Amino acid sequence: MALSPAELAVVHALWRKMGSNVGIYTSEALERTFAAFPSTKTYFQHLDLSPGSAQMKAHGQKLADALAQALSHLDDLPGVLAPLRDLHGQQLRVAPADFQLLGHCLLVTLARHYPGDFSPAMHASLQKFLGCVFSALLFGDH
Ligand code: HNI
Repeated sequence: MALSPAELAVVHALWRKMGSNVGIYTSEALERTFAAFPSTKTYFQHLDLSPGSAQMKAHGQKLADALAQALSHLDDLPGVLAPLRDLHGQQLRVAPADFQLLGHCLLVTLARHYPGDFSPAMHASLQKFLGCVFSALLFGDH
């Protein structure tokens, strides 16, 4: 289900506001995911998952870059995310529920940093954006 122009506008506005800090928030969201839902750590046993570690920061930045790429290619998410779909689906076998947990933690993290921006409309729009990304990553559609 595509985002409406209004939904797209609020997501873009928040992304602009975050500027170069998106990687900080995605790293924090990963930390929160691992702390609140430790079973999600099982995929990352080869990485140093201590909060603030270089590997956590690097992974958070990769996540941020992928989301930025998705945001600028919403018309072709399955195409843009195809390599990541193979990685997460076929190689890593990430469970759909774990995408939901990460998405939830990302929303909580953003709400904590931008309480004044986090209106119900922002919440719903971000949730929809992440839903489109997850769908493309999991099923190759949106
Ligand atoms: Ni995910 C690697 C993007 C959700 C587990 N992941 C990546 C990379 C990107 C990425 C980009 C780096 C690929 C590369 O180096 O070529 N991951 C995303 C996005 C989402 C997502 C955009 C959803 C919004 N990943 C998840 C979830 C899990 C997950 C929910 C498991 C809980 N990802 C991984 C693992 C790796 C990974 C594991 C490999 C890490 C490594 O460095 O070995």
